[in-house]
Amino acid sequence: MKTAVLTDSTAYIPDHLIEEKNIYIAPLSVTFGQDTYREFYDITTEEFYEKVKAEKDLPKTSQPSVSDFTTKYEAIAKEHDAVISIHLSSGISGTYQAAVSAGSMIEGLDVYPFDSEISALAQGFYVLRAADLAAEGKTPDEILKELRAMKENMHAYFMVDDLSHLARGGRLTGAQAMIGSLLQVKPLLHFEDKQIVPFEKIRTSKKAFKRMESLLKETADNAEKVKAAIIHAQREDTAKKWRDELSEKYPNVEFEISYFGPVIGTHLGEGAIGIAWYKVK
Ligand code: MYR
Repeated sequence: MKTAVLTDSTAYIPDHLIEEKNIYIAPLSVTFGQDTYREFYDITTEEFYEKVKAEKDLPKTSQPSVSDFTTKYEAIAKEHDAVISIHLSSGISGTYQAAVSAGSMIEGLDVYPFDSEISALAQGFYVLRAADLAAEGKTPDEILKELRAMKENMHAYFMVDDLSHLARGGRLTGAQAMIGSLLQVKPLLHFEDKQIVPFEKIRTSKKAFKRMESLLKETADNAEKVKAAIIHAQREDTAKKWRDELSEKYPNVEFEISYFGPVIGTHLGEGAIGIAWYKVK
């Protein structure tokens, strides 16, 4: 059985790994006024953040349609028997549901949708692992079993510079009433039951970095090997400096630097930064 791995563009997997590991990508899109750009194909992350500054219209995002998925699956079916289709949290986007619908209609390909319940490179970690397992010849059931086990060990926390982006896009669950009070602080955010919720109210960004570090430490102190990603929206220098500090303190943690691209950047705004990690062993 030959199994492919498909994800959506919000996993922000580095291009060289997409190629090396034969990962298929279904793009989400951003729209400024009348102009729609497919992430990964039509607009770079740099171009996106420049455009946000230049345009009067704030961008909107959209998921791939069911027929976008059908087209991708048909192409995959030419050379594969099955596909693991890994997507951003179904609590913040209809992408996973579109994959499920397309998967139930397609013939000649077994589609295994997987709701990552998260996004960005944390989602990407599942994708990279699934691609390695598929290359080793593991069956879809074996791959899914491992992905579910990974979920038990996945953590992600992030903060934004300006909560109004998340509030405007309606992706900050149950917090509408709290927005006023949250605006005074730097809330640390995370995913709970597939949705974004405030984790803790923190007064300063310095304290938020420290708190994220203490959460990482809890895992690092009890693990042999941890994989982590520092994920940022146009804060590369801060991300690298933080990575260097953390790498020195936690030698058993392997760090990547990643980014919030156009779609996730629309909802978080420039200046957002976070960290995701999971215990490998
Ligand atoms: C759509 O239009 O379907 C896409 C909606 C995307 C919402 C993104 C909300 C922010 C996600 C933050 C992820 C942080 C992961 C560490």
